[in-house]
Amino acid sequence: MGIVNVTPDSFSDGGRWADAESAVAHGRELALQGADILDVGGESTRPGARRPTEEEELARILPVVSALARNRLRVSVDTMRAGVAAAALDAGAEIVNDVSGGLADPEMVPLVADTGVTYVAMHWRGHGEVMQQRAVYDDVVADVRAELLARVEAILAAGVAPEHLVLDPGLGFAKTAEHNWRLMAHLEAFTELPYRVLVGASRKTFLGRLGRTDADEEPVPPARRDAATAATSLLAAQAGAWAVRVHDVPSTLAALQVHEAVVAAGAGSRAGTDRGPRP
Ligand code: PMM
Repeated sequence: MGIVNVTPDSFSDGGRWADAESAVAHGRELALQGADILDVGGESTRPGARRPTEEEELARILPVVSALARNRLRVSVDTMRAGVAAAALDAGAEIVNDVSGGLADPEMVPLVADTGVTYVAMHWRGHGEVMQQRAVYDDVVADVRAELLARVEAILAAGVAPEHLVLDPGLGFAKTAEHNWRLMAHLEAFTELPYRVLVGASRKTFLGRLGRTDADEEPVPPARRDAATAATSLLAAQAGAWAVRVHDVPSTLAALQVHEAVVAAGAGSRAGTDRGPRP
């Protein structure tokens, strides 16, 4: 899943694709590079970001969603608002990616149930201004899983088909770096559930701290976090994730190809060289 942020203020690529024309060109390029889905968003979720109004959000994303969908590209809309999701679906989006898992807007889950589209429900504990204060867990893996499962129950009860549901542990959302690493280390707690899983680690702050032992040291800048992102993509694939949401497609594609080649070779060697127990 390639990221098309049509925002002036996203943490890693804010402003780069803020006008519709450059966002559409960027989306097309990501698709040519190998992205299967383009995730179009008009609200920055970074801590402390000002929320756009619904009108602002619609004005940012709709021209981009319609242009990409007209190009027969598979589009997901990254929004917490049911009104924005509905308009994006009308404009040709096929997937709703809701970082609040239905908690920000009570109309979202009924809309998704009615339309029968794929719904990405992420683990979330509140909007940007409060989320980092809420990064407190007894056991982050067990707590995030339990909170996501509570959302699953509500989402299925509202009529969303289980095969339409995708779960996301929400790296970086009300999570410290240590929480993110623990979730990365235990992705199977999510992939073992009977739902598809999406992982969004791309260029996040915890990757910028790699190799920086001194807390005062400047983090690695976001645009130089793609190799670390690709490594997380490989780990996510290995853990059984359905999709990874990334800014840089070629680096993640290479990592996923490595994964695929190793899986294929592993399957081959079992079939071809199984000559009984090892000495
Ligand atoms: N992260 C961001 C935005 N949307 N959606 C999902 N499903 N999962 C994520 O981890 C996620 C998301 C924030 O990253 P960005 O500002 O670089 O888009």
